Amino acid sequence: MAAEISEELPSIVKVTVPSIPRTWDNVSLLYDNQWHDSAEVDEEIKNIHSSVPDLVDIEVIGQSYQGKNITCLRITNEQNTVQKAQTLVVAHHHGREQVTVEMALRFVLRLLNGYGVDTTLTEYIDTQEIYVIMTINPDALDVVVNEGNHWLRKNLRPYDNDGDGLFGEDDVDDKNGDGYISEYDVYIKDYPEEVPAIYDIDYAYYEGIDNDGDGLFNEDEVGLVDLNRNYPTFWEDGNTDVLTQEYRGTAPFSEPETQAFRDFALNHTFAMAYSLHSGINATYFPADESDHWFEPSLYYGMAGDYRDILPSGYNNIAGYPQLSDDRIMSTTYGGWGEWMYTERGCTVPITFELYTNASVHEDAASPIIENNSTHIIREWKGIYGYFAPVESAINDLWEDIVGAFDYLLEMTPRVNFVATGITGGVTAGQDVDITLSMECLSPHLGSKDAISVFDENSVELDSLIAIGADQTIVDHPSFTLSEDLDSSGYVILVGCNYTGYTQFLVTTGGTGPGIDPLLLVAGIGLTITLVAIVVVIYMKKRT
Ligand SMILES: [Ca+2]
Ligand SMILES: [Ca+2]
Ligand SMILES: [Ca+2]
Ligand SMILES: [Ca+2]
Ligand SMILES: [Zn+2]
Repeated sequence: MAAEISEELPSIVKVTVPSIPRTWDNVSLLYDNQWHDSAEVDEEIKNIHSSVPDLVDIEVIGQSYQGKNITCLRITNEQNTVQKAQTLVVAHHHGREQVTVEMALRFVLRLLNGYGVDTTLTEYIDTQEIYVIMTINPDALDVVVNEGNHWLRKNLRPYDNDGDGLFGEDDVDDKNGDGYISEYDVYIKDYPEEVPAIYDIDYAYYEGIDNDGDGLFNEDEVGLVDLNRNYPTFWEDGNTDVLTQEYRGTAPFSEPETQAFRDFALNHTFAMAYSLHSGINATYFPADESDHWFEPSLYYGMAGDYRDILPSGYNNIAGYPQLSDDRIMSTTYGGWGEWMYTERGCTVPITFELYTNASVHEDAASPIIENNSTHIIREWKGIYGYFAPVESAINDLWEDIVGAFDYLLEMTPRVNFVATGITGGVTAGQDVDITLSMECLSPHLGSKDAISVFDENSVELDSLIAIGADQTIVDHPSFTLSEDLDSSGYVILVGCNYTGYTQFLVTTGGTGPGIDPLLLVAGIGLTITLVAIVVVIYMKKRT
């Protein structure tokens, strides 16, 4: 019996994957209101993963110098295995900025606890792959959290500062046992003023004892490479002095921690990303060697958004040359953001400096402990508060800045693709034209790359123009119907690496694009289809 003509026409339907039913209780931290060391971070990650396995995947992306795992969490609706728009939070390049680890942890909890409860957060997790690296410098985290050294910024590659054959044998020490390692700021008395201003420091040394009895104290501190100066972009202009806080290392990516990040980043495409720091309140956008923002108008618009989102006091126009009063030099030689922009195509890699307390470095906090004929010495105990709040204020800080994390997800360029028609050919080998509506859901970031249509073997069938931020356009990709065209259908993919991909089924036996996709999916076996998609995307990303 001949089928109805209308049932033999090809049709196209979007394969939709529903949100995952919420089956888990709110996840809380095992260690709340206290700093996590690297082992405790690992415990939290395990607990998070086992509590919500449907949304959380974990991947060890490498090891630190001392062999500790550097772990990345991926938060996404795992039932939709097609590559989605990707976004990133990487915390803690710098040891003493341990508050960034805490913010990354709370970001993950917010996502898991908001899923299925908060419509917006649920949409973000259904349409994005959100990657979070809690610490990229776990060795330094342990020194800072467990040894009371609130100064350590760099990684833990050993270095024999004084050439005696021993490594790190005389670090800074809390000599008087008050819980802080003081900095002694020395001012040489060649100023006309009686007491020099606090930032006119000539040099500094730290509290300590002569651990190895060689007559010198603190002559061989631990810590060597500033991981946020070890990336290749403008690395050649970086700091070559091993004893400074910003030593760039012997070569770009010389350090296992930055190598781990490099290898991870090479497998992903991020339109926007955060690297979390503390020590100032600012959202730094990347800049070229002349300190000019790479994307001035875009960044300027975003800086305005951050002014609205973040508490007052954040200098959100850091780096914008045209506003000289507020400008802070933002080009970082060998920095993460510049590499992400120039080498990885990340349009907006923001170095998010999320906490400082400058008041701890005012005069009152740094009393003069010596004032002789040639020198003044101030003792500054406040470094701990400068980079990190007291533990009891960690959650308050999170509440203050959570809007900036929601903003990251809001900006990530997802596109709602809808196919509303298919015309032209009716059998394999004939050409068809589909009517494709594309709605970019990000207010500031478009697809950047052209939107493409791929078949199951990642052969590009057609390429469209890129879609702009906040834009809805209709286009008409065309392609040749496959030999696989039948009532069970075959898959095509639409999207790009920035927006992620949406899969559509091309079938016969339908009555057009009005088919309920859930009915169709149920009829053909979603699992098999999705497995095929995973292979396609995986192969595509490896090229
Ligand atoms: Ca030594
Ligand atoms: Ca002390
Ligand atoms: Ca010594
Ligand atoms: Ca010492
Ligand atoms: Zn930092």
